[in-house]
Amino acid sequence: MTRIWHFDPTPGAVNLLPDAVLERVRPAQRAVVFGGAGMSAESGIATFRDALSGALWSRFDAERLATPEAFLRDPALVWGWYEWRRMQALKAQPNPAHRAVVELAQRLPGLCVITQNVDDLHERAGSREVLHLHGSLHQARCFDCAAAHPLETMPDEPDGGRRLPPPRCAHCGGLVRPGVVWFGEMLLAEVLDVAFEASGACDLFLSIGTSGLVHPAAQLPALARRQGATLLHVNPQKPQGVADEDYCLLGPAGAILPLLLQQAWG
Ligand code: BJW
Ligand code: ZN
Repeated sequence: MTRIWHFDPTPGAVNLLPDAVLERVRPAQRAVVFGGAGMSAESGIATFRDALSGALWSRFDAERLATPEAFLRDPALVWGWYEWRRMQALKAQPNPAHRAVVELAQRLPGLCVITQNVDDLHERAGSREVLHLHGSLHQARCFDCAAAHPLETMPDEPDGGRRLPPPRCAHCGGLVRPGVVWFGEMLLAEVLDVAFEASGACDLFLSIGTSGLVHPAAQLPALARRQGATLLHVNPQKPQGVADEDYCLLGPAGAILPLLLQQAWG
């Protein structure tokens, strides 16, 4: 049976992590942190599958905007959504979960940080060499010729966002698109290969704040488990793909990761 532990948010509550978890974390030689939108949730960035209530896009399903077909059908709608999200990301600050990952890398040298997120909050917290499986909000390129297109920092967007026609490529005049990986697109092979290699070779795999729904990213935890790694999930809700031998720490990453550091090494 999956080993499940609940974080108690009551002020003054004593939250002691299971010894079995601490005993598996301390000696790890090759650890992987694999994060999703929940990692940035406490920085105020909506998770991918949250409803964007009140915003222009609240009536759209995010999964239906994150496709090349949606962009070609209505470029201003999709570009406006991404510019609004880029603004949210620029205004956000790293939270205790991002900072804990930096500290974890000091305790566990060789830690490999893999994220599905398109913000840069890990880097701004101080993590280096983060593998961005799904690209970045902060890099745009031409839809047609793939030339990089520099993005300006823009003034604040109105709260609800707006439609915005994408810029044109300086080289070929094509539409500029966000530098993210949409559904139906291939992930960058050089990023994916390193992520698979690290996951297949790790002894500890921390899966943090991801619903585990999107492939091929969702295959990484199973690969690590098959190769004998201990799996630790940190999430307020039990995510997809949890196996009997895994550990689930249920609660916010910004509270649980600092506890893990404190109790494993404090
Ligand atoms: C907290 C918290 C707190 C809240 N603390 N936690 C095999 C099987 C089935 C389907 C496929 C398959 N292989 C490929 C597919 C198709 C598709 C896919 O996976 N579809 C599924 C939806 C079924 N995959 C693809 O198309 C991929 N390409 C590909 O495989 O190419 C080859 C190919 C091509 C054509 C045909 C077949 C194969 C590309 C996937 C790219 C995904 N890109 C996106 C958008 C990026 C840009 C953007 O952001 O707009 O990436 S989709 C979206 O989901 C985004 C995210 O990175 C990704 C993962 O989401 P995540 O991070 O898990 O977020 P949420 O919101 O789902 O969950 C948040 C979690 O946080 C929750 O669990 C909360 O509880 C938790 N949480 N607060 C900790 N405080
Ligand atoms: Zn071009």
